[in-house]
Amino acid sequence: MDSRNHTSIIDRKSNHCIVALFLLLLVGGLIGTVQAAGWPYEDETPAQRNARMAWWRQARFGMFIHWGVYAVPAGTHNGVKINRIGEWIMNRAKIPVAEYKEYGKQFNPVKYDPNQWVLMAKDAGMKYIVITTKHHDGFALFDSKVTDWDIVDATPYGKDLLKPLAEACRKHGIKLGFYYSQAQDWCHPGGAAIRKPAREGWDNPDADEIDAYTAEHDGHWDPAQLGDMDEYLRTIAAPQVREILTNYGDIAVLWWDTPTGMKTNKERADLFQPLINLQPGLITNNRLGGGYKGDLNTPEQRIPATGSDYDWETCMTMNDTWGYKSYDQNWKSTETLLRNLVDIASKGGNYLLNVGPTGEGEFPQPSIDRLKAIGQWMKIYGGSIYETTASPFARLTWGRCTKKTFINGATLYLHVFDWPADGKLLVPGLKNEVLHAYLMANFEKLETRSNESGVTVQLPVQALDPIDTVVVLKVSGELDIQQE
Ligand code: JFZ
Repeated sequence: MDSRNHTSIIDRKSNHCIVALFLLLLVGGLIGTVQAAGWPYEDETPAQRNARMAWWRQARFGMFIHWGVYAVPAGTHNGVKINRIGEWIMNRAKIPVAEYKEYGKQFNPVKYDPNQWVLMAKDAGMKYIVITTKHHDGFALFDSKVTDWDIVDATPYGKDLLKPLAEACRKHGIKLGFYYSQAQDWCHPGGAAIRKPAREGWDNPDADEIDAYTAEHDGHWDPAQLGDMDEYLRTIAAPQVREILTNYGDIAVLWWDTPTGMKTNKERADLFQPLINLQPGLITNNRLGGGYKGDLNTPEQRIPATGSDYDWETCMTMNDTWGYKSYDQNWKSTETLLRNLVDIASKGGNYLLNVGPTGEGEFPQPSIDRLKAIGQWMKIYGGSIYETTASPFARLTWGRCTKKTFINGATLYLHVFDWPADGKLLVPGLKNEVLHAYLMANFEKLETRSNESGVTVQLPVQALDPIDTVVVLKVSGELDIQQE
């Protein structure tokens, strides 16, 4: 065999090896991108989880924004008010898809000013914003390539609402999160629908007929909603989650909601899990379905009696609705909202406080007023909320406590809601030596006395803040509290 032939055989063999190697790499790469199903953070170590959750735990306070086409009817359909939450108007009034889309033609938020929105959140002391990118009505606040039922194609406004918000968040150092209703979608065929009795939500003349239909059709009230759910998840929901996690820069939170038809269906949930890798460190909640717990529990409109070992975030409205209702004037007081924040922080949780903007793109004035008032308190006392951890006391009759612990001591923030008439504030069971005690707002030094009941702090006659005056105790050594 001449050397030429010999060489060509070697060439051929080495070519085959190169091709085989290339194919091996290609397949390996594909497997890598496809990423085995399951939650990407299932096996992270406690240290990895703590590092990923750190900013969120330190933040303690965020803004929820529920905004969409439902802000146009604003709780009234055909002149009749709906019961309950405004963003559910399509379901509550059993509005047919075509009729509901007429509201889309009136959605023209010309007063939308995302920079102002972000500044109002920041000035209130909020560190992150979670906005509805698509709620149960299936309307996308962003320019989606997989549907025309979105802000660009279905409204006179015609511009992506998320892009300028993402830019404003980046500009002002606020983390951005997206809410996405992954299963319920009352406008795209195959989207799920939680069944609500027709008469419960609206004075529906055809209630009995509608109830019979929704019973037969898994909660749906319009034939236009019927379709294959798996097809819907594959062609609308999963592609849209990819869009919102790809097109808007850094996204810190993905807030799933109502896993209807997928609570125990791991296969359906696994359609979404690989998408989480599109945003490094992405934090998600416990509402995807498929038995996945996500990163945090999400008590809604309530504050748990005690904290828990797993991260949690109470989401809450300022009045009684998430989406704007023109006539819901049942606003919680600033005192209630602030004390909720303190109560939640004292239990080691986060507070996601909601604003429901109008159809024109404005925050309701009562929301603006409350955000401003909260911000005034946070400017002075924010250090008693941010980066704190849960109270070491089982219960305090006069208020709450948050804390920061260090190697050789701790800082206790005593949130005094009820100012003692005699000026004597008992910190029950505290055994540590108090190095310093002072009013957080003006650093006025305070006298303390230790006794068998704990530590008594001598307060001035007047509280500095009628809602919550914070007293700071710097104590030495590891916290030593004798529980009652
Ligand atoms: C869901 C949404 O339906 C609602 O519109 C809003 O977005 C809220 C933050 O989340 O509300 C729920 C979700 C779950 C329950 C009740 C309301 N639940 O499990 O009883």
